[in-house]
Amino acid sequence: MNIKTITSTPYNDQKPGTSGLRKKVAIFKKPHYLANFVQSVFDSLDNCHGKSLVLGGDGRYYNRDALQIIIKIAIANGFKELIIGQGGLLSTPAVSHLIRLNKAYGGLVLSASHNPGGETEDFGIKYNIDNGGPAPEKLTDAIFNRSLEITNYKLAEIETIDLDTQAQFKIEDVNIRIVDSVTDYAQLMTNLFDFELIKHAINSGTITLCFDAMHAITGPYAKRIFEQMLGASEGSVINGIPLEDFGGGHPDPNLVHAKELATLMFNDGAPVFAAASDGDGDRNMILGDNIFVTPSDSLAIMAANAQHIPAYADGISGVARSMPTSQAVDRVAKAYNLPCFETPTGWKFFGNLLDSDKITLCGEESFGSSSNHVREKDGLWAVLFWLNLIAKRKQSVMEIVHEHWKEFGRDIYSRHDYEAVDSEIANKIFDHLRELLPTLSDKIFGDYVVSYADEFSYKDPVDQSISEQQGIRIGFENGSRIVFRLSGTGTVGATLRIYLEKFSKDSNAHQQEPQQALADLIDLAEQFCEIKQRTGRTEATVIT
Ligand code: VG1
Ligand code: CO
Repeated sequence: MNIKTITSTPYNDQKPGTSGLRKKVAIFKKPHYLANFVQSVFDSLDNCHGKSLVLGGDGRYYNRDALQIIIKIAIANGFKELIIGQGGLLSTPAVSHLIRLNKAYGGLVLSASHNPGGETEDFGIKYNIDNGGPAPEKLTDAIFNRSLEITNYKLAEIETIDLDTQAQFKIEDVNIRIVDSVTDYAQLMTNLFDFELIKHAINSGTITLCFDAMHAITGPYAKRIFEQMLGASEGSVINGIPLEDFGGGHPDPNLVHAKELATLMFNDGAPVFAAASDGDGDRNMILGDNIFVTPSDSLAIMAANAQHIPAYADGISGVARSMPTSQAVDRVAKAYNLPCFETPTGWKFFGNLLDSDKITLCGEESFGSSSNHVREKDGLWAVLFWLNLIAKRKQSVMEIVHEHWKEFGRDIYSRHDYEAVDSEIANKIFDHLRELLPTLSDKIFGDYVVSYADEFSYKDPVDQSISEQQGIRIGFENGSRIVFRLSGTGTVGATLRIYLEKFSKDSNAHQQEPQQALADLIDLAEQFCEIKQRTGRTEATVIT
């Protein structure tokens, strides 16, 4: 086979963010843009010769074209086996699983996750290492540095590959496997959960459910698992066909973007359980009849109930949450005497903790949770965890959540996002907050006495690597917190995230509407960062 070397010039904007490189499709389509990045990834790895690579994406616009380019570059760089999801489709957790199952060297996930898709929207690419998890910062930094000096990339001159037929064939001595996207993942789920129990609860009508795949990757997975394997009635999975533009929606499972589902659950005749997932299938939103479970609570409830799930029945080693995630899981860890870690935002920071068995469960406030079964967050795993829990405890979602609050107290929580803020203004806001921090110690704002005000930095307890500037936190003596961060996944300007949290032990206060309960903290947060004066905005773009 002929290998060409294509001359290219570097781009200066290929720095991976919280979860890979995300840009508008038009940028990815610039000459050699994708190829430069992929070659930079391979150049930053020790040695790809003779290794196995997993490839797949969430099916968004450009997925197929990008895959054909990547296949040619991967073969030219010496990979000897490519494992590719049929139709070019693989959810992020399925990629993670396939890497682990096949002991592959790594994988490339093509997705911009919860960002919209389509010709004028976003595309993304992310490299995962041999543990199945996102490349750690050391590697993403090396990839970025390489991308700044790259002068050429290698391309194998081969025909376009048929991605749509399951097959195993060779291109000279390179083994190509086009695999069913769902089977191995579904098999893994049967190893973790009590499928018979869930099936029984569904057959007997104790559990009725609706799953919104948002026209993204989880459609085929959810149909197979919920409808075919667990016997949920046909139509239980809605928006189940993956579309290149996700039907024009934001494939982001929250009350704002999964509105159809939210409306269903807060009206008469709601099923017992509902859930949604995002573009690449790693997020989850959990709903019950007339209740939305915040992701932070969901993580805490899973930690408190792990013993009910076959995979975790023998106990869990510890838990972790990203810094802005509420402290609800910390309370469970304390009560159960479990180690609890606070990491920066992004799944890459959980990898070392999971690999060294310091934790079994972990999660983020941004609708992400998972366990040591893969090294990514896993939307359908969380849904199955809840289904298994409801079937086992024979209680509704509302009963489970309310009992949890009664036992541990409630961390009332919300996130306010200001999207597409002018980057210069956003940076000024952070300069201002950094100047403010030292002046805040012991200050009193109404009911709130500042107990600490700092910028979060994290030292990985396994490899001792340090990650700085991971968000600004202001904690109060009553346990409340305000956190400010800039998003690392947005593609237009800057997105300011304000995370708000207030703890209440008093069960009379547990029924409060979060925005009302948090009103004084929200005012305080806006006063600290001056978002409204500085941007002229009158309200947040998205409140979750
Ligand atoms: C967001 C979330 C973060 C999550 C990341 C990737 O990052 O806040 O918790 O890990 O998205 O999720 P940021 O930097 O925009 O806040 V996904 O589902 O896009 O892979
Ligand atoms: Co995602």
